[in-house]
Amino acid sequence: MIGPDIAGIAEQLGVAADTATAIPQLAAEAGLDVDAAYAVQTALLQRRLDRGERLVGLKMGLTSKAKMAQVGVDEVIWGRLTDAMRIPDGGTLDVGGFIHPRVEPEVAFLLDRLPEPGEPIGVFAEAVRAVAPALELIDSRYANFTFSLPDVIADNTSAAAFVVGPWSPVPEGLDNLGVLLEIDGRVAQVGSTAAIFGDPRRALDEGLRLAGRHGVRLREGWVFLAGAATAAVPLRPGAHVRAVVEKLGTASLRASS
Ligand code: OOG
Ligand code: MG
Repeated sequence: MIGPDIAGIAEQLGVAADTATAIPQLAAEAGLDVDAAYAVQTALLQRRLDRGERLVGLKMGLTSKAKMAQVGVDEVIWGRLTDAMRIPDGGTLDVGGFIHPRVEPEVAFLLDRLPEPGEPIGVFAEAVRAVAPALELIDSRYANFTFSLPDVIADNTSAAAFVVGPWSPVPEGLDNLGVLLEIDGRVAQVGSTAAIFGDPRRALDEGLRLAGRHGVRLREGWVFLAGAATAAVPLRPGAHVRAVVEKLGTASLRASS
């Protein structure tokens, strides 16, 4: 039996992102299951590496109930971050380069030495050098921001851009820090880091486990996004967006008008 056209699907998703043009969902028709969807994601990453981008981290998705409910998919997913997706803290982003961008507040980890495959997962404090408030910009390449589980995995979990705020040493507790998403100084979403698996540190265990299943090892120096604590909010031209995480500070970006 001939399997799905992994390279062809990656090309379609890559062009959709490059041209900011939505495409219809494709997993059902192409017969993509979760494993094939991660293969598409890897091909999509390769397309970015081929044009000179560098892999700088990993992001988790749908690690909170709020996010699962918003998109109607209830499995934890992971995707890849490259240097071209990173926006400096306080930087400006051209919204014209995206289809229907949304922003969400995140917690980022700066990874230190991680266990070798088969080694027990060490103490979190050893595997993580620093933590920071972060913003993720997601932009599903599918029309109406609607997708199935394999669709969103193939589409690199809607990853589009991210901002990392100032790094701090790992605080005592990370499991119940208040999280705000502000748009133009008004609170748009309120949450707690507890929404991320009860404790965002668990997102790292899940990331190691789930990416490891597909032969992907996390690396020292990588940025790791633990997943949004609240639902995402549409990013309008001209908006000033800030994620505020208790004890960690803020990360912000401005959308060009
Ligand atoms: C999928 C990506 C989810 C998160 O933090 O939960 C994600 C999506 O919502 O389009 O990045
Ligand atoms: Mg996210």
